[in-house]
Amino acid sequence: MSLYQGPSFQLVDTITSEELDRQGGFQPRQRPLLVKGAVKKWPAWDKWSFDKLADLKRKDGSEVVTSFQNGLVEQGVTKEPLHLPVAPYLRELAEAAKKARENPNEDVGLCPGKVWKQLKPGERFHLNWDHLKSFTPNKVYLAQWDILSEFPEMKKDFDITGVWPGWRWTWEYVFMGPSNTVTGVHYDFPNNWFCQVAGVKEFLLFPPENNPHMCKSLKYDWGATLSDINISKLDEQPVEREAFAKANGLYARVEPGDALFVPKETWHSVVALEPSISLAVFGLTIPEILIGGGQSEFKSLLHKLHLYRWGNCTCHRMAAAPAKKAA
Ligand SMILES: O=C(O)CCC(=O)C(=O)O
Repeated sequence: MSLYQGPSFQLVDTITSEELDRQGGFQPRQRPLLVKGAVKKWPAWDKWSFDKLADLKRKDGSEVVTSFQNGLVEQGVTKEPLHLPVAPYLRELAEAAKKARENPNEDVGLCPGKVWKQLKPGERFHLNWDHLKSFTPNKVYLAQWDILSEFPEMKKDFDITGVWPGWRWTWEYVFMGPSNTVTGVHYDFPNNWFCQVAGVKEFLLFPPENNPHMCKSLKYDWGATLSDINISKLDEQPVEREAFAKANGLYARVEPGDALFVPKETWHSVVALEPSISLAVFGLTIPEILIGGGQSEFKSLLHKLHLYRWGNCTCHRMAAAPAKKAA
């Protein structure tokens, strides 16, 4: 049993979808918000199952093949992605999800279900970091799949304007994987509605006031700022784990049917407790496109020209990242 307590956490602000509607809908905010049951009202709730998604075929009838993440990408060396057919992977997940439903386990997790149920809003607690030592994360993870540019008609399955009124440019990534996938600590430059269709995920969130403790990394990613903190390897990181322990985080247990608002520049890390289907919807208003979007595209151009953080990124197969901190 580890003596490392790590950061302290509080439960994320939580509201039911019905209560949010009674309050007149979502208002712009800078703190995360978990909306229970938002996704249950959308067509995706019935249409997006592992089995049904496994039946997807390209317009010409051919099977869908895409890139899968091969291990953690946010920290350490990014391995080359694997190009695999989606259908057999999803059929395996359908089987695993069925087993998980038949044998629910409230004893596992960074915050096991039976502990989480006893927590009160505002109460401070610590997580069980030993949980991450009990498995090897992300053997193969269908993460950041740009599914809706391949199947644009499926966009209608998520009534995102129901929780996010007003015009914005949006893009979506799907995350489908078995239990025990880990997405490493990072933040994204746009706001994000993270929609959970199947499975339970543990979401650790650190608002920007935690920046001094989050060990910003030099590794380049198009939309994200990465951290050197590898939550699966804290024992090997004496400097990072000490800094991380000073952070004050928010904990969201994201269950099937929930939508979590993740504000821009909020550090987060995600661990799946069960086989999961999630869709992250990122959005930028016109002023946000002009400020953040322009900056991000400029960095991307410099990166492609080998002038910005070349040799240390999530997008190209590379050597080990230098262990230096960002200024
Ligand atoms: O679900 C995951 O594994 C990661 C999701 C995430 O990092 C995001 O939506 O920004």
